[in-house]
Amino acid sequence: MKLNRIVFALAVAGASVAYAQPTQLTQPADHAAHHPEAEASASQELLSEGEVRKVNREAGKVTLRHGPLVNLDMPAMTMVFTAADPKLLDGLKEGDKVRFTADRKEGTYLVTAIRVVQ
Ligand SMILES: [Cu+2]
Repeated sequence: MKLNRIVFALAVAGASVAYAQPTQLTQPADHAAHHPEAEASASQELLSEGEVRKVNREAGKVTLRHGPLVNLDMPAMTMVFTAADPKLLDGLKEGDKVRFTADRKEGTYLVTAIRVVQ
């Protein structure tokens, strides 16, 4: 009699553990929150696509035809960006397809990272 109750209790405990595991696996958002290093590397990804229309090295500016800039809530267009660091313009030339990250600081649109893609 007493043994039967213990076996029953163990069976219930085992069942609830088995039930809890798949529930955790179906929550990827929670899972990502446990890995802040993964989030950091995602923010270093170059967010936007564009094509170089003009490079003005003296002024430290580049004209890009860009796709939608999700982080700046901007639709696709051609516009002038200021390079956050003039070195970002090294090696860029008209017609290059690029991936880049844009930011806005005190009313100026900045390119904070840019990379030529094939
Ligand atoms: Cu724009």
